[in-house]
Amino acid sequence: DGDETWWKSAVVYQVYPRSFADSNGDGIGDLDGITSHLDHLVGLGVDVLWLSPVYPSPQADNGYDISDYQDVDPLFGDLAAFDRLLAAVHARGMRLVMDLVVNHTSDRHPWFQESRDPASPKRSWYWWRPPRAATDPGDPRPHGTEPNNWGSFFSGPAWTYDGASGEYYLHLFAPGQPDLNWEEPQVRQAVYAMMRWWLERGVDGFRMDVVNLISKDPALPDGPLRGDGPYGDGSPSYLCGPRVHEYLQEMHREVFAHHPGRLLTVGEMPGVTVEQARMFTDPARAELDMVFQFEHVSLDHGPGGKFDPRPLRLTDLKASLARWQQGLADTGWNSLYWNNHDQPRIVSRFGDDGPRHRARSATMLATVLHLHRGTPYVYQGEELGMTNAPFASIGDFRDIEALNHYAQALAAGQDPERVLRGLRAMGRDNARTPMQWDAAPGAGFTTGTPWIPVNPNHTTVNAADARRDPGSVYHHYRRLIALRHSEPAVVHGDFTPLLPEDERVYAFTRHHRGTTLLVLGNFTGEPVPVDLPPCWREAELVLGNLPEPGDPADPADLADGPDGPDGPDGS
Ligand code: TEU
Ligand code: CA
Repeated sequence: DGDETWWKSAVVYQVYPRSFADSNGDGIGDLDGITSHLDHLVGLGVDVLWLSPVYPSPQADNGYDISDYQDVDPLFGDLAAFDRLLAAVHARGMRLVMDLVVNHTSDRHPWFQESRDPASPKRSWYWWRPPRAATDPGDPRPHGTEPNNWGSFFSGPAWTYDGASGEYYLHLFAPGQPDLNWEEPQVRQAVYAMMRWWLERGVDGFRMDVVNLISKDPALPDGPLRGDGPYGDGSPSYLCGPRVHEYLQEMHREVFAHHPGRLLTVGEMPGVTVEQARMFTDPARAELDMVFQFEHVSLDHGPGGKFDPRPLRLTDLKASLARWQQGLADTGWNSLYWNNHDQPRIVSRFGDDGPRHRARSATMLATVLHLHRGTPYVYQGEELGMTNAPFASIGDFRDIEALNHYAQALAAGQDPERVLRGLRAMGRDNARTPMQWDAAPGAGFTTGTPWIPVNPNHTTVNAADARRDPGSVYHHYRRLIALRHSEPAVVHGDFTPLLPEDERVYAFTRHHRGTTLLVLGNFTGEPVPVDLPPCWREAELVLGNLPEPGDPADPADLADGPDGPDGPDGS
């Protein structure tokens, strides 16, 4: 591989600006805050910073509702502050990837405001439809005259009525996030022009929000009813819809092709299959470099959906990730992630965040993820082993998804305590509590009142302490990233799953030229014997998270757990 695929050996660090670092004491993270903490990223050794949205926005969904694609929200700073951040990133040899949210805009975007007038040339830029006659008196939907029966991702119908024209508009997410109509060529050209503008400003690529939803079947047919709720599932009409590959190939021609070998492009794709992902990331098709798939972060969703979680079965996790490894082995490329701003914290979710096991569990999970084949993504605070937050009541939550779900579930007669349990385990706010820089009252995030409370465990889980402790989660992440940069087998090695039936140990090998790496992760709180073929007895330990033999360590610690990778050459 030449420079063309530099992102195969890169590690990406995601910053959620609202929660990263507040420079002016208003309780909200901002661009100058990020710029002043870049050496944290340098210390970790990451190559790319992915910046969640900082564009002007009413903040109905924390910036994933954009009202101006070519500016910065005053909450976060201004374009000059953005340029300073970009220059500082580049000066440290890193790249910056923007979040691109073009399945929908904010309802405050001038495009949408214009489109509310049926005579406007922008009417066709969104999905406007007349009410449907309420033929079925038994229809349980609020009005029963929505153009179809789709529910939105954030509870309630996917349609909102606009009295100005007497029509409904489509929004797969909140009413403040109307879906753009990509069938309209002018929409596509406007998006491409905006993307070129950012690339000319110097950014190095895009993380593309729900980009496999941009093509819809224009017939917008009713979907099959979901569970026992009133809404239909529209996803057959918009998940990897009829023209999605055509649109991404057009985007590649119009935008990416002008910057060969420079960019990283990653499409966020709920519900994407391995077969679809292979097409999206096949270099010969010229679409995207990689996608974020959702299979492994759905394995603990229960029959009632994400807020009805069930315990993870390790064998399911191994089978799922192995299928993605094998499916994209020869064509395409994987992204690797446990966390982002939409997912609960991994050490609380698939690991053990209790005081005895938290650090070992977090480093074990990191090891397993980072030594798969693909490009790893680290979400802010993951490198500290940050945990889910102790939300006491619904008043502690901020996220529109959580608040809407709570209201809808209570209206449907569910037990409030049960609903809260689901939100505590799976709510997105778990990822959005402030970055824990130090043990000060505002966790070093802010001198003011944070927009969402800091996790009380910041007194012990924080960057300042972690940097001083060579055995910390932070230093383990640093060593994993360094290993990716120095050991070609981590980047290029093929993948062989081991022990697929074992519910306790995650095991695989990576092989490249003369080197084989063995990766072992103990997902339990006890020592687990593993029967290794004799050839591994002489293996060199490349990286581990247990005290090495001979280390002056508490023998009780040895029983704690998770193993790191071994690496022999040949076998
Ligand atoms: O998320 C898309 C998505 O499908 C889910 O992860 C979503 O966050 C939700 O949890 C469904 O239950 C992207 C962004 O990452 C997310 O923050 C936005 O809210 C969403 O798109 C809309 O822009
Ligand atoms: Ca601020």
